[in-house]
Amino acid sequence: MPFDPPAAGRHVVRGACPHDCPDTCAMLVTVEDGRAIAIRGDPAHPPTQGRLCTKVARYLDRTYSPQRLRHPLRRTGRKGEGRFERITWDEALDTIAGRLGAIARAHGPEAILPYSYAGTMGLLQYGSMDRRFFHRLGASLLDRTICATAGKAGWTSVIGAAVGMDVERFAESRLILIWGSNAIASNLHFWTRAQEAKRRGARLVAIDPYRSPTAAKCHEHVAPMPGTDAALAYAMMHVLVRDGLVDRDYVDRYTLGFDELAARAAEWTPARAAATCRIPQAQIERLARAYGTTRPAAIRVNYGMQRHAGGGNAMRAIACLPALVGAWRDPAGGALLSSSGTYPIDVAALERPDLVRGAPRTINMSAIGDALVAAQPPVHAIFVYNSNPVAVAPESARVVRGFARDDLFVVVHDLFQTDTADFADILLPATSQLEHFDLHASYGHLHLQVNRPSIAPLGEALPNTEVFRRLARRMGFDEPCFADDDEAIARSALRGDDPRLAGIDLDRLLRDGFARLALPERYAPFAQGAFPTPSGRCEFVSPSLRAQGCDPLPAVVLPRESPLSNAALAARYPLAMISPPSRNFLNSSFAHLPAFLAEAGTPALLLHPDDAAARGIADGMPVRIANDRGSFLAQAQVTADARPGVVVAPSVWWRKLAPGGENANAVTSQALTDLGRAATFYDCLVEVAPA
Ligand SMILES: Nc1nc2c(c(=O)[nH]1)N[C@H]1C(S)=C(S)[C@@H](COP(=O)(O)OP(=O)(O)OC[C@H]3O[C@@H](n4cnc5c(=O)[nH]c(N)nc54)[C@H](O)[C@@H]3O)O[C@H]1N2
Ligand SMILES: Nc1nc2c(c(=O)[nH]1)N[C@H]1C(S)=C(S)[C@@H](COP(=O)(O)OP(=O)(O)OC[C@H]3O[C@@H](n4cnc5c(=O)[nH]c(N)nc54)[C@H](O)[C@@H]3O)O[C@H]1N2
Ligand SMILES: [Mo]
Repeated sequence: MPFDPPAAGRHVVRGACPHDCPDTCAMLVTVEDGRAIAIRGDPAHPPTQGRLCTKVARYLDRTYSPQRLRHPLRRTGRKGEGRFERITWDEALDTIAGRLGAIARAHGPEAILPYSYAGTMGLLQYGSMDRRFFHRLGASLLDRTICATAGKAGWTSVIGAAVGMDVERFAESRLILIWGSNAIASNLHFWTRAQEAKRRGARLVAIDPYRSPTAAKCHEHVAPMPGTDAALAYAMMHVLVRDGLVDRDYVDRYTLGFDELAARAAEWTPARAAATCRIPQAQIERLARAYGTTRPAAIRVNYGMQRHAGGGNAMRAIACLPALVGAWRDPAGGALLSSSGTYPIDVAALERPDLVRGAPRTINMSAIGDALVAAQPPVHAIFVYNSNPVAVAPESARVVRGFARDDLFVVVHDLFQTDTADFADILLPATSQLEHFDLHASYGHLHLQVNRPSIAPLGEALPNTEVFRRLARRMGFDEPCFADDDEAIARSALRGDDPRLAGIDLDRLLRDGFARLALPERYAPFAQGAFPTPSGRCEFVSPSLRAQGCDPLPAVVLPRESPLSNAALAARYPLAMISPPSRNFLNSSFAHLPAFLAEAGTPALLLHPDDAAARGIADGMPVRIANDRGSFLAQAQVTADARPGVVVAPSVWWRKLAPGGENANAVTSQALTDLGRAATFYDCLVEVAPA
């Protein structure tokens, strides 16, 4: 390995948090004689400000957990039972290479499917040698849609790229709309900026069907029904146009399609939107007037609002707002969804799509249940890493049925024996962030970072890059890129000719740990237009979506499952369920460690006192949450934090650790969003009854 951890003595090693979170904190790991003894946030890293979240502050518990997998294992029990015996790496890799080779010869390599997401966000361990391996093999491609692609497609159609405000500047905003984001749980280092703005007199408004811990701390909470944000955004535009609060100069210079947008907004009176969103009309008027009259005004929009049938279009509608009022003129105005598109990362050098053999099909990870049960031609092997689909993918019954197939060869590479690992034929031990090298971009700030290994791998654990390097050798892949070490991969990832990397290279990152992209200190990406769209303007009207047969304007697409769109279904299942992340878990990561489980307690279902009373449910009672797809158990928490008609199931619990062996994904749907082919976790009608 090119980056060996220090063996003896006391050292502080620079790391980066690998988890799927916008904050990508810089970490300082203290090691003594080869053992990590302390971890803290780097005070010198501006986004981190020396503070780690409650989960990663205890990363050493995760790293040294007695539950870590330390050796390769082979299944001895039935699929799903979770019984294994120890084997060597040679046996494991020979078995995998043998089975994949045989399946490719018998059925074609398309019968093999990689399945990975963001267990680690490091550029190398997230997607490099693994992608090269599956491309060269000719395996089915995976459409990685489980989290963000609807919002990204919607945002990009208007703005041009995943680029937005610098998170640091929110501290200077005068009005902040926190839209579909429980920042205290999922974006802590933005929240500290919002708090700073609040201390300086800014007004904070949360837009969320649920009075989340974040919403509870804002000045105002607007609680629309799930999946109705486009109607709310249009009603705000209606008021802005009606009351002459549009920045005509900005609109004329830098936007496309204002007249069409204004005509559509004219249809969305506040009264109409109030009925769709089920919120007071006066609240919409007040929100729109505040947004149109306060400078600078900022929007932190996050992914919670896009997990619905119309999530892509809802993001389009929201993305139009800052340009309408000229908010982008100021570094502390505008909006932020993701900053990932600011980084000049050479993804093709990492993943080598040029190696793809033939023209393999693409399988959508958000509908993995259907793919494993019914894809034609069938999937005969699945290789899971950086993900726990049996817990996190929608419609568990189908997912479990797929993974339980006796004729499916399942490989799982993870740090722990997850719900998915229980179905593995071969289970491989993965390194933690303290044990491998990586390079990190971020989707919430503007710094590049490296993560140096601080300790040697535990047991026989191996990093993702090394597993696929060894497998490539066994499969006889002799292209030179399969011999790249991690340093070579990291160097290839940085597009040195891009001005945003001026003065930044791997050597500097290795020396300093991090570097902010070469952007102006008071970065205001669209102060003078220059949107990275085809027209160079903010595209209220999208010629490219029009060409694809989509609505050229943001459309109001109602949820697939709601009283307004499907009255017959709503008569049987009248409650809309959302299942956003619990503060103590990171998706399903950490959800098996004793300290975190102790804090999270038991799976809960928050419901409004009126909805509880109508069903004879009292606080603390066990309840069953059900629809046609399945059911799961939780403990009722009767609270006005859940608005009437909406229930909240904090997630993602491991199925095997939840009462009844099911989690919220027992009832969620595999249906996809309007744009971006993404999952619709929060578009889900249920009924609740005492258990
Ligand atoms: N502690 C913790 N942090 C995390 C994660 C975690 O699991 N735990 N997960 C990470 C990952 S992978 C992601 S993608 C992000 C997710 O974090 P966010 O992007 O913040 O998204 P969610 O937590 O899914 O939802 C945020 C809020 O949106 C609300 N919401 C749901 N439906 C709607 C709607 O239709 N309209 C509006 N306006 N609001 C709605 C939810 O009630 C929730 O309070 O967080 C990351 N950070
Ligand atoms: N009901 C409901 N379901 C949801 C969501 C929701 O809000 N509600 N959120 C959805 C969202 S936004 C997302 S992003 C997905 C997330 O789903 P996943 O990406 O599957 O995330 P995790 O559940 O955290 O599982 C990641 C796994 O990767 C492993 N891992 C970590 N580092 C490494 C490594 O270096 N190598 C290997 N091989 N493995 C590693 C971890 O131990 C963990 O088991 O879940 C989705 N599912
Ligand atoms: Mo996510």
